[in-house]
Amino acid sequence: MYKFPENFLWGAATSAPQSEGHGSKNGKTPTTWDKWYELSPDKFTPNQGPETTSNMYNMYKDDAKLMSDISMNSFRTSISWARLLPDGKTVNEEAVTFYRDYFTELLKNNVKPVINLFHFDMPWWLMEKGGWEARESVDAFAFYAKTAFELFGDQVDTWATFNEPIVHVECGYLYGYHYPAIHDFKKAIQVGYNTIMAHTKAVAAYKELKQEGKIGIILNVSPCYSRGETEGDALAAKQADLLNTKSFLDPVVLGEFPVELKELLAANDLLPETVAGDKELIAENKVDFIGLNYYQPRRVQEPKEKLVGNATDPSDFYIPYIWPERKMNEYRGWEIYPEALYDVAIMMKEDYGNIPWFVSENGMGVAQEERFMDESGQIQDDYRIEFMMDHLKELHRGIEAGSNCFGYHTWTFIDCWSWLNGYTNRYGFYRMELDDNFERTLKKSGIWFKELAETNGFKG
Ligand code: BGP
Repeated sequence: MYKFPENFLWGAATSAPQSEGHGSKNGKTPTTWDKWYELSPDKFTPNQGPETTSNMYNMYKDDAKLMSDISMNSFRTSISWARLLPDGKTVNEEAVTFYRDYFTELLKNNVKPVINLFHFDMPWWLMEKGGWEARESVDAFAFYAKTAFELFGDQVDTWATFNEPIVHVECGYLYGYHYPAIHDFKKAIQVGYNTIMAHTKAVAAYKELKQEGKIGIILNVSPCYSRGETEGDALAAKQADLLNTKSFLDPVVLGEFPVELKELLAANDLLPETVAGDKELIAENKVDFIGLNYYQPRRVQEPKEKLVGNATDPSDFYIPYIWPERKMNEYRGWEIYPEALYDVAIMMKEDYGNIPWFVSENGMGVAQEERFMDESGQIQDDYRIEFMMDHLKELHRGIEAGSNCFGYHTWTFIDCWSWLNGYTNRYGFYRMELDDNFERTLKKSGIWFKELAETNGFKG
């Protein structure tokens, strides 16, 4: 029997843009996703834009009940910045009513709301001013965060500032997957830096309000393993870790950037512009907890050609390595490697002062799940149960070794819209039909999860 600590959080995560729907209604202004779909629909799965998603805007009451039906004790979603503050300044009262009622329903169903403020959904009005490239975005975000704390702080005691902030950095400014889809390493670093400052000022605003709650951030973690044949491979892994993991974890948990990261950026003329006082603010506003989204490891090797001093892309430091023994989730193209979760747990214990943390996303997206529907209409997603079990065993091993993990959230509760893949890959405990009723049906994994949550563990 694998038993987990008392009061362990068992739940699932989603985001406002991927679940609410009503993308252009009820006072909400467009985000980069709404606009990008309007301007370049060819970048998306055909006819699958961000307008309706899972329709939780209308169905949250029933959905809160569905959460309680599978004994979820917690649920992460985000607030939509463009819904709450359509012009960045004026509160949309309809949004306040919606979120207050949504959170009330969760609480009534004994589901703790874990509320995040930014999940890739940059308001268009701010993008037009440069988005995270512009320093102005830092104060705009801090104002939004403070507004949200004031409006919902009596209902929500666990806040996150950002979800996977490195994703909007790399996908928007290096790899072309998110708007504005440009390639500029220097801008990418500036965007990352401004994001950290926005996070820091939001944490400062929260602490100033002296509400009785905790604030953290959700980071994606892909532990880095090198091919390991040469010294260059080891260096590649180290630099990949500095750029992708320590760049965010160190300032938010330890209160400063790693010296080696600053040296690496300086040597390549990539240091961002800063403002006097930033360093002190970062040092004074560490987080209370960390959420870590874990899907896949990062395997790297040294690049074939070394560009000394004028890197224009992370691939000048490291390139992917394909481990011959890897096991893949072919639908998503991600390696499945549960052992990394143990390594993550130990990293948090040893390198980050054993700060409280939780697995804030872990999951398996599978295409055409209707293939696995039995006669009663239930999806027999045994592969998902196996995936969770394998990861939970490794997490358990990390907790036994002393890591301070307080919960496990899957991606996701109800099948939802994906930025890059529309509704192709399904992740939910509940299947969602793409019809006018958005019908939800429990999958086998939801039943397994219910027992897991109720017994606070499982038999291996
Ligand atoms: C995480 C994001 C989620 C979600 C998930 C699944 O990185 O935080 O928003 O989308 O990945 O990924 P995908 O939708 O690309 O399959």
